[in-house]
Amino acid sequence: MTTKKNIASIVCLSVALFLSNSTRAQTFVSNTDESKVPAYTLPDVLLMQNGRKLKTAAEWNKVQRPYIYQLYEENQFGTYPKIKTAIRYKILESDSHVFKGTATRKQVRIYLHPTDTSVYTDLLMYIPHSKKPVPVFVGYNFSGNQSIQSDPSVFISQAWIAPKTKGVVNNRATENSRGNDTATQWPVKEILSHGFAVATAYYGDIEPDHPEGWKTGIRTTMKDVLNIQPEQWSAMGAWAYGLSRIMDYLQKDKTIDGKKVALMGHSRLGKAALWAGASDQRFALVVSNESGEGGATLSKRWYGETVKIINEKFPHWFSASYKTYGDNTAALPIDGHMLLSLIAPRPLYVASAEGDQWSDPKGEFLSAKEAGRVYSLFGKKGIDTDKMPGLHQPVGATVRYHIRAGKHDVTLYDWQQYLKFAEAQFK
Ligand code: GTR
Repeated sequence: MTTKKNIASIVCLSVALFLSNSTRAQTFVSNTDESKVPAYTLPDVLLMQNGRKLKTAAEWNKVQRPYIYQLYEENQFGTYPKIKTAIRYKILESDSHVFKGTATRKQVRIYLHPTDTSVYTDLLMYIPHSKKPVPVFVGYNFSGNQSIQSDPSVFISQAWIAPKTKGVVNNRATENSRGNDTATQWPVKEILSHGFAVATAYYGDIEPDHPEGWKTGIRTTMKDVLNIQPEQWSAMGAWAYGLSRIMDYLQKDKTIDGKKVALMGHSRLGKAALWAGASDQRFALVVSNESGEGGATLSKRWYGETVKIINEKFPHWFSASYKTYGDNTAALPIDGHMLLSLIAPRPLYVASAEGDQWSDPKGEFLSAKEAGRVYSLFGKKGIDTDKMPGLHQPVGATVRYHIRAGKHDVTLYDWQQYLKFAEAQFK
């Protein structure tokens, strides 16, 4: 006989099963239907561990910032090396007559290891001629320095490069990879025309971007020097660390204004740039170009790429701890707005593309807006509207945001906004 009690337990069981299935579906499946985004709660970036809301920039710097940074180390990127090693470098090549004599090209080998000369990254720079040190845009490229410009004098990367990249055969770059399809991501002439230098390196010099890459990257080669085991950090951590060593070099280069180093990263390199900007406050300005999941966007918002998907596809990008949230983003003590808040009070630009729903443009906007609360502590203005702006309508002051038409990429439009922003901020 079916009693009322039995019916009640059957109903409870079905609800529980439905809920667990729908949570699982949310993590494995990517949602791109705004009406299906369930409610979520973001951790309050101003709420301190002692339950009190912080009110001053001093409290942020002293208490909350280190706390949130540590949460990122523990839950997403792994430990950031605490030991400092000095870089050494060698100018491999320099030519002061490029772009009709208006700029210098310089290629610098930066040695990361104190003794082992096989651990290095090659920095390609284009520097506009100027009487004064110039500001610089620095960032990684996806397929070797030769890919950003069809300049026959740029050394072809010897490092492992992902397959399916134009001009790359058996994971090695060939002549055909010069100025290949990632070339638009670094519009050198445009950047120079605004008085900025360009400094870029191939991220694979630091750690090849595949699950076994750590075996030949700095997580292995620098393990003893940095006193940190490969599994204690992540590929993202290694790439961020590499950017800081590039910063070490830039601060030694007399042609560069070391106080005006703007860091820009696209996509996975945008995630690395945000972690580098959070870890090293010498980066005076940070640009996140469509960094998406694990970067600027909100993981707790079920839209686009999920924590579960990114960790399954790229198991080496983040720490093992991040994987434990794949089925339960509600338990994450952090979210994108907190990563962005670690850039405060330095100028921050977050950009999305309409055709890149995978990165969740709205999540990136909401995250940037929320980070503005920390900027307010410093008397700086973030984004003062709750309404997602239309295409090509940048909003915000010290935290700025835009969404443009087109696919997941870096375009001239993006760069024009970053240059205008950096010029105004560095005045
Ligand atoms: C995608 C990944 C994104 C983004 C992108 C990229 O496959 O899911 O998180 O990082 O790669 O870096 O191009």
